Amino acid sequence: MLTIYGPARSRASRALWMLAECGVPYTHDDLTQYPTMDEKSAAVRKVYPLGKIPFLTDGDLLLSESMAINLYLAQHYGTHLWPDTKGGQAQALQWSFFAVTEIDPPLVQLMIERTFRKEPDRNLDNEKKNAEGIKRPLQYLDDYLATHEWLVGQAFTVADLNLASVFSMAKGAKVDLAGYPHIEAWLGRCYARPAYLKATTPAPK
Ligand SMILES: N[C@@H](CCC(=O)N[C@@H](CS)C(=O)NCC(=O)O)C(=O)O
Repeated sequence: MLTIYGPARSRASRALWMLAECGVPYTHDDLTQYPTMDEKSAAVRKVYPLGKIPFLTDGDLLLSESMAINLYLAQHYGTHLWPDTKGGQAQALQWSFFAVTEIDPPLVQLMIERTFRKEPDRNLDNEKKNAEGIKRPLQYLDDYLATHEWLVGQAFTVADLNLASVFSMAKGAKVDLAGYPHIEAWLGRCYARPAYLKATTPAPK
């Protein structure tokens, strides 16, 4: 049985979207049974000593890192999302690394400065550095998407899912994508997928 650990409003959302795409049975441990952050952290560290979420268990396999989890799920459970050529598979890795090295770090920093930190703790130099730093990868991606409907090949793949899932932080980071119309259009295509809507709609109480 597959089990994904981590609350839905965290990087676990990336894997929850992927699991919905795969359409396989799984359990979700959102750790709400631990009332405090310290208790959550202690419980996570018992299984995954780095103490971060998400992580996935599949039988004896313990897998961390949201991108690696999704690449694994695509290869083993969502093969329609795993490119069928060696080149396409390498590009799926490329875009997943791009997501977590070029887009995730500046979005996290901008979210911290613009949403989480309050005056007078905001670091304007950090905000400026990351607001500038994200422009080059955004322009590169926008130019690429001007001539490509999807990141790899002719259909939605794990590459799209991994990168689009990182962009979910754009709102909290207050990054205006209006100047990047091809990214906006591509995100619209990705977020219109039924599996995305299923994974991001809270279950009725
Ligand atoms: N590179 C990791 C980052 C994981 C990560 O930083 N997760 C956050 C929650 S979204 C966390 O567990 N933070 C707790 C901590 O840093 O102790 C991934 O993509 O899965």
